[in-house]
Amino acid sequence: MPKIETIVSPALFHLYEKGIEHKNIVVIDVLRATTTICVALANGATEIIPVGTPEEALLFKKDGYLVAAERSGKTVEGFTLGNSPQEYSAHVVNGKKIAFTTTNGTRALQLCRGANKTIIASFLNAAAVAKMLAYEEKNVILFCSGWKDKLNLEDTILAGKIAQHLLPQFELLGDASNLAADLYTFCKDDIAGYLQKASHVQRFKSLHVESDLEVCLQPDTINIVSVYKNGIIA
Ligand code: 3SL
Repeated sequence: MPKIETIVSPALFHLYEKGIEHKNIVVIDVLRATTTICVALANGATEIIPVGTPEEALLFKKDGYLVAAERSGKTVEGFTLGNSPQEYSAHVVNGKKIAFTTTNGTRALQLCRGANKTIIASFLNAAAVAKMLAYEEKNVILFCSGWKDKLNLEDTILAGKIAQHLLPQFELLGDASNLAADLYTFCKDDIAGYLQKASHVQRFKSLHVESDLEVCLQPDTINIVSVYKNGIIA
């Protein structure tokens, strides 16, 4: 039976790294990087390149890429695109390639280069992601981007939702997978309400981007599963 492991922080990634070439890794950054990536691709962006720094992103401008950069929740000075999914409408991104850097999400993605397959997950496409994982029947790592190496509630809840989708065909491995699955069960009837205590939701309030929370929690509105391969998400 294939197994599900869960990494609740990028700081723990090294503990799970052995053998990742045989596993599918699901990268999760609900607020907001992987949600924004899903929205941009669903709205017609042709590819997204996650990069480490705003300076690296700017290098892509001369090749016609849109460039986007977020740090600590804010659009980096000099960039018109940040990390709100609401910025990535079809009008803005259809037919475009994007170079993208964020505080946690793009960093987590870059750690996964050696995986069998690296899959981008959000609440918007969670059912489609689970369907692909179930079809492939490979061991899975649910990788939460967290916040600056700390666990966050929203990524752990989505990991739990995907895990619950995969049961009983898959087996939960380790306390982190059980924690995520149980947390999702505990709050699934009112995830937005439960997340009012989340540190990043508090941060959203101080940054006046609360409307992104509702966008990022929409369940299964996108049927596309994007994969990060050879440095490109498409
Ligand atoms: O850390 C990230 O990658 C971002 O998603 C954080 S924020 O939601 O843009 O603040």
